Amino acid sequence: MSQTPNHAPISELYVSYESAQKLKVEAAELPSWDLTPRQICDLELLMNGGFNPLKGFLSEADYDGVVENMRLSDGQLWPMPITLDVSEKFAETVADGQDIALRDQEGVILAILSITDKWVPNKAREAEKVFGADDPAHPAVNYLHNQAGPVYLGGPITGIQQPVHYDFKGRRDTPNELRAYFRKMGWRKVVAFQTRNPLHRAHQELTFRAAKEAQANLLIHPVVGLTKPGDVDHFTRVRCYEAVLDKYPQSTTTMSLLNLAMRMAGPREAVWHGIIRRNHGCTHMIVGRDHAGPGKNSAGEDFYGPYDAQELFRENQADIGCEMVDFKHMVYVQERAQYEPNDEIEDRDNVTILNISGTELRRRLREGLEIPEWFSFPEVVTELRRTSPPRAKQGFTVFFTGLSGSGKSTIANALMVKLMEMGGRPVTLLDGDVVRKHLSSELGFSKEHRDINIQRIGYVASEITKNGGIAICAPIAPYTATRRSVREMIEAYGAFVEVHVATSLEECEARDRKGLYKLAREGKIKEFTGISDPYEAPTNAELIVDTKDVDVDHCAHQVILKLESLGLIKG
Ligand code: PPS
Repeated sequence: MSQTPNHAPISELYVSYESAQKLKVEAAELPSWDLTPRQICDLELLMNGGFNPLKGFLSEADYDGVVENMRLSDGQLWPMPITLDVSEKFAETVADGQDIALRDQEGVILAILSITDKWVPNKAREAEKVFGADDPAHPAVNYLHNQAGPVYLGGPITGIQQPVHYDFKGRRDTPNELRAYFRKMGWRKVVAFQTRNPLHRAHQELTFRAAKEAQANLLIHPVVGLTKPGDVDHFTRVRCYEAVLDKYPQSTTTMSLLNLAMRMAGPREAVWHGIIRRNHGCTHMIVGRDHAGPGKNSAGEDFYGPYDAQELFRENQADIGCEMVDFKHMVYVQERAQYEPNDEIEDRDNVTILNISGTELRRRLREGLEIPEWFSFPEVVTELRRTSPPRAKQGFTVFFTGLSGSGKSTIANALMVKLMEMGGRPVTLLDGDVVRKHLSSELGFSKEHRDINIQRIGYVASEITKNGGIAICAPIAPYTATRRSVREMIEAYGAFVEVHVATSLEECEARDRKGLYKLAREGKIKEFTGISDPYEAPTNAELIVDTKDVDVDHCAHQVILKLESLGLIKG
């Protein structure tokens, strides 16, 4: 059988096994950068050719071109900045022309970066151009400003070894492994389906139709790197995909897992996904309505138009090298007991059209309600129910925030006792003062130390939530961005209920239960919240309570009512 372009091997950045062994020893002497989870995903796709034509992390000139007009400095199409962001402290220790070792989180050397560029990016500009707005409601913009380091390093990569994965090994393929598979199977045309959600009957139907339309074989290509905060975890999803895979004719369809860190950049992301699929040997890709959409912006509107992604893909199709198959919005027609493309139903006045949105599905799972057979496969529903039990059986976190002396600890203690009286789930109180004694005794009150303190509390609370318990946290937690990152950490496992104890500064100072405000006013305690350090009041707390003229019992009861209304406890 003759080879087609999607069968030929693609170039990787790995050196031979022997050279890798040698380099590993030599690299032990080099300065080391411990990669973040997102950087590990990026590095894997750089090294295995998934990000071809990139040969490393972007140089400053390439970055500028990509940000401004989606082109590398040599004119090639590339829509997404793939940059190595580092801390200022690390950046000070390295210079252009130097090699550094890139290590995974256990310290294993994965690659060497030969630095050609070091610069401080204009992040606001990057956000505007790449994500369409410098709005922290966009997950990638939030990441850019609050998680990514302030300095970028660029330069070519020498690949030493692939990041290690212990899960679903048999389902992970490099671009060349997929290309070889397509070659072996004689699949000349392959349509890829990118997804970060579980597949239900509508997806099965639309992917099947897309493949038929393109007269192509089908690759289900789910992202298992990083997706949108709050998505179903990839372990659950992969078990769901395995179940759906059995519903396709075996010889037409395969599935492979992609360790991509998504950015949710809508149109640019669709173009990027197309290039990545081309590199994996696919000739076609399905692009849906609101492809890789990040949700609503700060004004409550969609970041991108529903078909912006399809438009940008179409404009760049020749350079992407992968053809777009438009996603058909499939709905269930009850009378004919089948899925049909919504825009092709001519007798819509005489038939019953059924559909369940993602939000409605989550509600049904949360509340333990029925999910009909026409909507999904029983195996998928069972799997989802296993990881998303009804809310009243899940763990959750109540996170009090407010000024010192606002009454957080007192309400938190009362709440703990009330929840223990109800029983059913273990309750842990992570009070500000107590945490500082046991978990964070070495920390002070600088912004950096407060952030570390809150991240620690968030981490412990997320573990408690994951394991089905109730965590009650009561630190000051004065910074919005840190509270948000804790929220994201916890919402991966259960509900996060933020309670702003909004007792005014005047009231807290008048009470001055610990005598700290007086000392702060006299300058004897530095960086005191509300006096000489900021408190950023929450704007999206689930509940606001003020302890002035209201007794503690009543405040704690308000929290209980909130938990009931959210379905977290049964009345
Ligand atoms: S933070 O900002 O969330 O890390 O603070 P937290 O861990 O909740 O610690 C707050 C308690 O530490 C005492 N304390 C101070 N608070 C604010 N600013 C300064 N500089 C400071 N120094 C000591 C204070 O008693 C806080 O306790 P609460 O329970 O909030 O009154």
